[in-house]
Amino acid sequence: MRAAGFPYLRAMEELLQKIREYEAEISSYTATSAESAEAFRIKYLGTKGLLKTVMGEMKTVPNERKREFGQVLNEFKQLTEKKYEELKNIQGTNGHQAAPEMDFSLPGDLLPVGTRHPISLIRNRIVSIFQRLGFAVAEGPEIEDDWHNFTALNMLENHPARDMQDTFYIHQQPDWLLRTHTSNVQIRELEKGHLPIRVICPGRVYRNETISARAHCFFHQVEGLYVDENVSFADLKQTLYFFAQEMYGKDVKPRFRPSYFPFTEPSAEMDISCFICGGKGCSVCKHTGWVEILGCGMVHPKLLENCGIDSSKYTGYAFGLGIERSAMLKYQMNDLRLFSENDLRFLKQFTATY
Ligand code: 2NL
Repeated sequence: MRAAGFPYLRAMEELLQKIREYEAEISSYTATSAESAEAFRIKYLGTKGLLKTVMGEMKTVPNERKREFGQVLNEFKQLTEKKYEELKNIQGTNGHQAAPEMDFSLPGDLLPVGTRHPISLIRNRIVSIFQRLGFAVAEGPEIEDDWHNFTALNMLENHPARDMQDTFYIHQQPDWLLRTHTSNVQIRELEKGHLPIRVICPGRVYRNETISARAHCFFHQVEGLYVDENVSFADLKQTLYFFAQEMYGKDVKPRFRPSYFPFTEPSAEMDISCFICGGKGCSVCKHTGWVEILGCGMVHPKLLENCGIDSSKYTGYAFGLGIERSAMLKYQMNDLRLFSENDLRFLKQFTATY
């Protein structure tokens, strides 16, 4: 018995059968990297490789069959060498060729991409218009104390908005509440005292309202604040007129009506000529030709003093608008509950990505 070779192969037929099996194995061999072509070479063509081993069997073959067996061996050798050449070529020049059946020029599978929520779309539009005018974005807490949400804003003890009916208070901590507007963020900016201040404050706010087509217990606001020396009502009008044109179109005309807010004096509401009918009258402007878009005014001097700012040196303007309201105008909707119901039939209509 020999240690190497094929001690178990006694008959020629068995040897030939084995060679046929090796040939099948070699024919179906696939290489995916430089390493596996080299592995092939070592296994079949190396000094201790299969080809050498099979060749070694020649001496056990009886003379009368040497010619026949030599031919089989020769075919086996050619097949193996040819296969090795193929494998090397598949590797290409950089040695990192992948399996031949992969086609990397095919387009990838398309993944479904979501769309932005309409509230985000409108907020981003509003914010970017004011950013172009030099406003910075500021954000702050949604759970706020009484001072930053009410008292600092000149909304004193008996102000109706402070009522339990209108505001969500935190049971365990009666000084805390869910902010009813984003003015708390502006108060915090004023308290920091880095003047001039020019900020835009987008965010979610909460009010204890019965949910209907026109009201919700939470909604979204953008407020703006500009405080510096010599800020005037004319600055306010021009800035908000620019905003309205950027938001609703160059043709809109502005109109300011006197109003009242405890935190501004004087106060106003801003209308624009209806951007749907151009002022002739339609369902969006309820046949008045005008639509209200925001509230605004000159910052009440009391607020500046509350935050440690000298109101004889500094003046400012402020404004606030509801994002749901702006979105309903823009998209001509009549029910704000759609914004918070996550109905895909509604949401999928908004395909913009910014
Ligand atoms: C509206 C009106 C307004 C403000 C918000 C404000 C904030 C500070 C000082 C002065 Cl810190 N004013 N905010 C001013 C005027 C109007 O909102 O109808 N919003 C939906």
